Amino acid sequence: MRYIKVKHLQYCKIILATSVVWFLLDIFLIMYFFECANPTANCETKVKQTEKQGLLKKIFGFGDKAPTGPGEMGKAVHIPKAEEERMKEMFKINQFNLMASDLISVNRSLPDVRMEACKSKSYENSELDTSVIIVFHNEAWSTLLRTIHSVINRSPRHLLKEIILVDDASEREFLGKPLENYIKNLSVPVHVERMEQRNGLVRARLRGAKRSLGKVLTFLDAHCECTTGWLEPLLEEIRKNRRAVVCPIIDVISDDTFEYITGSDMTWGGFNWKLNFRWYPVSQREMDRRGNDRSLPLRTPTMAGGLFSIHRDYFYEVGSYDSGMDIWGGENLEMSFRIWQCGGEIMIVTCSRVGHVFRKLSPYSWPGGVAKILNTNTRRTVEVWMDSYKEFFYKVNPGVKGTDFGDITERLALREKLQCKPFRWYLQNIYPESQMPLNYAYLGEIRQKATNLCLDSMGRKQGENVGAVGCHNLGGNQVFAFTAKKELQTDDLCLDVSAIGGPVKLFKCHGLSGNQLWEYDKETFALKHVNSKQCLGAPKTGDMPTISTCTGEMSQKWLLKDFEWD
Ligand code: LR7
Ligand code: MN
Repeated sequence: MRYIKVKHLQYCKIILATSVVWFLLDIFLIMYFFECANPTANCETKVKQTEKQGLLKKIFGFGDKAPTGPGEMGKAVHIPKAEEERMKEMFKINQFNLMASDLISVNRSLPDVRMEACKSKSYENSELDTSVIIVFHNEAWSTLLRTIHSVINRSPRHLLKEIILVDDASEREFLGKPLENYIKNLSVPVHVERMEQRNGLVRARLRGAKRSLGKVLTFLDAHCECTTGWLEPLLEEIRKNRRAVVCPIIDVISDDTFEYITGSDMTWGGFNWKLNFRWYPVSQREMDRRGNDRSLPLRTPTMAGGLFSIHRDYFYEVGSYDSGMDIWGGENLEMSFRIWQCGGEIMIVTCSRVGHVFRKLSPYSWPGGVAKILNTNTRRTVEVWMDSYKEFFYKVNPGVKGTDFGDITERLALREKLQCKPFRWYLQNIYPESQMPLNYAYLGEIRQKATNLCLDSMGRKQGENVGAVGCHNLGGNQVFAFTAKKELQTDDLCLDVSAIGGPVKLFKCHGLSGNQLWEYDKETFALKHVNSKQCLGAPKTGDMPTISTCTGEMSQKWLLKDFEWD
């Protein structure tokens, strides 16, 4: 009995001792990580990156995958209630949870999020190396450094030529000398270029490209995290086709908790009637082309713009960027149209995955005003690449027409020199699923003949009722197309009725006629819903158009001026 007790006590001591050691080790690691997230501390000189990797390997048995510490393995970081006020204040600085980001190691571990089929692929891409170009304006220390470290930690050394940072006239102390000191000690050459004044991301990227030495250029936003195996499959596609412009799947790093959330491989890039980049489901056509193998690269009509690789020589051959574009926006669609129309291809390489902090608001200033900048950039794209479809765009966005877009002669000359194909070819061959109708009998407002009431999508979403309010002549939500398929379409939504006398709803256009099939009678001004044989009418009050028995009364008369089949 006594023997057992002594033995028991010994066990307790051993357990206690190991717990203490583990506890101290934990504290050491956590303190170490905290310090690395702090701009003034130079953790790289204290413990060299490689030593640290070795240390972690010894302790935990795997490379950089430390299982403890805030945010490790891509986990969410939750800020305690007591700190909430300070957290909210800090959020405003970058429009993401800076407090959470600062708590996470700049070397944090992430899960291998690739689909199984990707893990066994091998690549021959030793002949291409890449310069990674990261432009930033007032980026946070922890997100910028985590981007850099994730590139270094997860890229085969021989494929990574260098990292080039381009500071677009940031106003933060720590992005000056402290950043320069920090990057001196990294295991990969990292350079900083400084723009003399605020230019925007296009000219900053052009500056980075100019001084790069890699055969491939890889652009990343300044708040990304690359995961295992992200680079090899990108370079592989460029090796196979030097005109391939390749993007990873862009996973989501939560702006709130910094949790790493995997995105879908069934999503590709498109655009709406305002020419904003948008994500949409990959078409069945593209799934078929790949024989339903989701691990094969997918051809995407447009790219988001921030994360992609391109052969350096091809980048210049195909017109790099339109340096007339300011600050932010427009360059992603400009490049997408240009690449496709001029003989290249854009792909999302589904075996490559990089996280990006998606924000709801823009954190920085827009010198000259947001509208002016966005309209200028968009008009430059429209005027150079969209041919007669620019009329479509201006009908939907008449307000944009007043913005001066500068000189585009050089860009038009480029298009001529490269013998690029028309926009219509792009819509027909690359993006037939686009909501920009190839042919239509009418485009404009749908006005009730006797009143000043116009159909209006009210900016509502799929499944909601269409509205009718006073005509405003400003395009936007009051522009409808009567398409060649006889749909009444506004952006990617079509007028849809599923019950006799029922409300008129907005549904994704399916192109299969059914409840979305309409007819217009130019003589009687009636808009007839074919399936129900009922006519569109708007109540005298309220804003809810419905269908009812066709009577020819005034409320069922709609003006579609210049309605004409081609
Ligand atoms: O004046 C500026 N100067 C800069 O250097 C404004 C921005 N920047 C930097 C900025 O610090 C950041 O590193 O440029 C980069 C992109 O700016 P963000 O992060 O504010 O842009 P975003 O992520 O909201 O926007 C997307 O669309 C942009 C259109 O111009 C760019 O193409 C971004 O690179 C692009 N980001 C992505 O594609 C990531 C996925 C987002 C989506 C969809
Ligand atoms: Mn971004």
